[in-house]
Amino acid sequence: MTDELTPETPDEDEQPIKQRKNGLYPGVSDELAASMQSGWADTELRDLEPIEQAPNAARRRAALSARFPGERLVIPAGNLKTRSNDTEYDFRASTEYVYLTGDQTEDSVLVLEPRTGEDGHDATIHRLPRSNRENGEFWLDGMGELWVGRRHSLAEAEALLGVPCKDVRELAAALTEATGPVRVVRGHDAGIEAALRDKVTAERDEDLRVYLSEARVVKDDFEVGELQKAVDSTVRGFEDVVKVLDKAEATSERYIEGTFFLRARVEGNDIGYGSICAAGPHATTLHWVRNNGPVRSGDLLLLDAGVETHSLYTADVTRTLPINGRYTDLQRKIYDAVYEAQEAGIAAVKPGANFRDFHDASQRVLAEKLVAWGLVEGPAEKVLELGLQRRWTLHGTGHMLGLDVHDCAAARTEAYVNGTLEPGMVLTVEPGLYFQADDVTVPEEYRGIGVRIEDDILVTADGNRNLSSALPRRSEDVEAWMAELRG
Ligand SMILES: [Mn+2]
Repeated sequence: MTDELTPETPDEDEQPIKQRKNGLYPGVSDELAASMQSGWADTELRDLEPIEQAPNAARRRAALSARFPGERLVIPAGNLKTRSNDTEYDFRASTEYVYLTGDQTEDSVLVLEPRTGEDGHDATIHRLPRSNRENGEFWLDGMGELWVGRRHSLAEAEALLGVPCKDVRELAAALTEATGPVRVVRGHDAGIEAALRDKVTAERDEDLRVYLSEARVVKDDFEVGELQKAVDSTVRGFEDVVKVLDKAEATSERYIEGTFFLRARVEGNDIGYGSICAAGPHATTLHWVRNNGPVRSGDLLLLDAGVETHSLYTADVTRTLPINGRYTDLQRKIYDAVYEAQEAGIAAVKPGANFRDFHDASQRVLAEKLVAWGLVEGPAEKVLELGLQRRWTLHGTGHMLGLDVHDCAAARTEAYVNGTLEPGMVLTVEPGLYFQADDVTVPEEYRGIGVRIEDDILVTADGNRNLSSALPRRSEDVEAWMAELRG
């Protein structure tokens, strides 16, 4: 990357543009300043069509408005976070803002303003306008468009999003002045929260966050379509990985991580979460994202990865693959048990079922296997009652999926974990068995083996649909698929 135009007195140039005096910039001649102010074409985009999800976002805002009548609601997209010095982490807009606008622009804030004397709210998106070319902001400010790229004008953003837009730089002062009840989604924009500090309470703000989590539990058709796209790209990413396993063996798990990331960045926005590329005993570490270990023939590779689409919906898929293309007898025994548990779990996903049912169905199968293998004393009923299988099953069998990989995480227990499945919900079913390398309670040959199989399941009117069924799951199908891809 390049550095900013080097001024003769770099220290003074660090000052924000607004602190500079009347067009006199250190190290910049008046002639250059005058030159940079003019000679630019009008690039305003006209006749823009609204983005595809604009009507969905409008429906979501209407539902939010009905839930909090008479209150000002503030939903920030968030700001850039410094990585070091003058470089920032990749920006990812807040899920709440994306859900309610379809937009992903940093520093933006959606405000629902209660109408006076009538029901409902007026929505406004406060955002950075195009850079001013008269006052030097365009080229002398690090956030100027010359440095960070062209932004949409407020008029363009209005046309795309179907919401009136204003300059966000005036919002904090306006919120400080405003009266009446207000709630803000916390954790995304410290400046906006500071402006509201004396007007909000943690409890009331939490109600807003919980509502926005629960509103996302059932997906609309646009969201289901995006999740399918995310899964389809993820399937291609898994195929990419299988094709380069020999290169990973020659290097490390990083080759797998990089290969999947390439697919995610080319077809989508990003990966939806840090890819878990866990070879050998690393598969027993649930969130193994260091991905710096060796990839060895004869071991298993647990790959848990998902592409996030341009609209920010993510897949969450896991396969556990034999690195050399063939499971050993013991690996197959454990893999097939997890597959059987997953089948039982998927069969329990249907409208009207309790959310916990698929977890219970998978756990029962795994407990029975552990008893049958002599790893824990039966009967399975007692093992389940005491939760003894959890030494090796470790985690819940699934979660909601959407804009966040662990979607709807702020939902109340009664609306999620103790709730009932409905058509339009999308969740993962992902049982696993993990024998830690230092677990001396199991025979030595089990130690260091971890298996998880994870699919993304849509609840339909009459049962479910496996969005990730394009990736094989049965052990012999996995082997055949790998053989075909590796030629
Ligand atoms: Mn998952």
